[in-house]
Amino acid sequence: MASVLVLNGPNLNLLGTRKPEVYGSTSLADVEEMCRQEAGKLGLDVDFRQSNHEGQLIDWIHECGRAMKAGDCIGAVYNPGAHTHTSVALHDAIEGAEVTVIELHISNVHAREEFRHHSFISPVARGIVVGFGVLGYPLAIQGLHQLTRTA
Ligand code: CA2
Repeated sequence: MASVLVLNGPNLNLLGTRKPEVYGSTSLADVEEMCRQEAGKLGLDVDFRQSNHEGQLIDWIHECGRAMKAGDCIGAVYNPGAHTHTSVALHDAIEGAEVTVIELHISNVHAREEFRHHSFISPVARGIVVGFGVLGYPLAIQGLHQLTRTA
């Protein structure tokens, strides 16, 4: 069974513990379960990961690129957290590993502080899901599936 990588960047392990007015009250473990439910309906496995470390995330993106080339993975749904606004290295990793990425943000970053308006990830993302709360995760999985399905 092919899989979808769901990748979460820094501080997303705090989801559901603080700032419910911005990010809601669902935990990251609950989000993982939502992703499993959605992917299951589409006949996909979920590889759900979170890290606070840029290098680790880069390594996982490279791994995803290899899995895509082997036909084992359809791509990644990626919430890069604050790396969105800072990381040329993650931009380069996605481009270099040729990973099909759906960039996802729980909040509407464009309605927030100006420093959240620019994304280094968007130019190398295939699609973007912004501002749907954690519901964006299953939406992004569905979108990635639709964009990459061959039959
Ligand atoms: O809206 C999103 O999903 C973000 O990617 C979340 C990032 C933020 O830096 C981006 O601008 C937008 C922050 C993730 C941290 O999440 C927390 C959750 C609960 C409590 C504290 C942080």
